[in-house]
Amino acid sequence: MTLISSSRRLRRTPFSEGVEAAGVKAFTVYNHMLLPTMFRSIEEDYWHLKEAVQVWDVACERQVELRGPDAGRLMQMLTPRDLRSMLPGQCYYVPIVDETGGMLNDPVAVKLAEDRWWISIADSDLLYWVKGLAYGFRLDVLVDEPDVSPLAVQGPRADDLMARVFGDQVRDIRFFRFRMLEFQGRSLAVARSGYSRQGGFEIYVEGSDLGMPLWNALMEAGRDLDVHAGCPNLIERIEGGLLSYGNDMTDNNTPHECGLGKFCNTQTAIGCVGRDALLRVAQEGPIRQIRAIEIMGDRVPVCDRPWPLMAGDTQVGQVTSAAWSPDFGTNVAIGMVRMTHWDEATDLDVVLPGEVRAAQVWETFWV
Ligand code: THG
Repeated sequence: MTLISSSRRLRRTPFSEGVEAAGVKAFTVYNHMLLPTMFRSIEEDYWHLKEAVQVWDVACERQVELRGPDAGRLMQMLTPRDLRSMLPGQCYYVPIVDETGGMLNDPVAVKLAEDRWWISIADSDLLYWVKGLAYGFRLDVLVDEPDVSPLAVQGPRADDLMARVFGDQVRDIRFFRFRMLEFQGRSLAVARSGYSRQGGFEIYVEGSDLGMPLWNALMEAGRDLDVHAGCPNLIERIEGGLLSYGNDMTDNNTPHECGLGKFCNTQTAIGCVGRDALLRVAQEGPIRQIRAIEIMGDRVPVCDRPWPLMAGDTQVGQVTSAAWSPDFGTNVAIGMVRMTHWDEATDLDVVLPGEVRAAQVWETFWV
């Protein structure tokens, strides 16, 4: 792997200065934007995330804003999750599907008001699909990407750090809810959410000019909590079964195959694009599904292409994310497995570059 070349197309974030000053060692590209992937080492970052508190530049979780009288109608067209009982102040994890029921994204929907929503997207150009629907259906709604950049505060000491900057009210924010809180006289949405299982918050930083002031305020307030710059951690998110769009699933997968059937209410999600296709797959049930996979032996290499899962000489699935877990002392992985072989404790082989390893299917992740 050679060094990535900078250019205007590869967008920096309002926090990039802080990330560089903290000694970032690697980036990936996500929604055409820089996303840090490592500071000290993946394993040191992992232990620190589980023991202390980190500040993450997740500005690449771009927002698609819907504003206007038809915002709620458009939002329900996008997802098979029933949004009728969702209130302002709530966040929902929502599968977004196309007309065939294929996954286009798996964002967090943020309901700011009846007529104002943010869709906090994973790595696909969802804006164009949303704009196309709004235009094609002549909806009375504005669709754009606002100057909003999420900053995550994750880890067991996240409540203490956030309370020092935003006040003790942060402690009362419930999971997947947000409150509008003040920072330097500006009101920001602060949600209890984030791409880890260690607990924490996401601050939707509205206005790039606030990026570095907020970054610095968190770093200074958390000095005695051993706060450090961090980022979504590969090992921790695999242990926790947090899916990565483009890696663990694509538009070739339905939400049911991804184990996201619990976030679909296809019967009642009236007006959802792909509803007929999903009613069919929900009826019959998926024939392959995401599973936790344990890979035996010592540390696996980086999984940068699907690794075939074999039962004898028949392929029955693939592994798409894998890492050595220091906590569990084994290789943890995420794969998609055909129903004939998806039961708990099924023994399979996984084909890595240049070697075959024993693997086992698990019903639940390491949480
Ligand atoms: N936060 C925000 N935006 C995001 C992400 C995020 N956009 C990109 C990416 N992450 C979207 N993907 C996910 C995947 C999983 C979760 C959130 C976003 C998640 N899932 C929990 C689970 O599956 O158990 C909780 C779901 C629930 O109970 O509603 O948190 O992280 N802003």
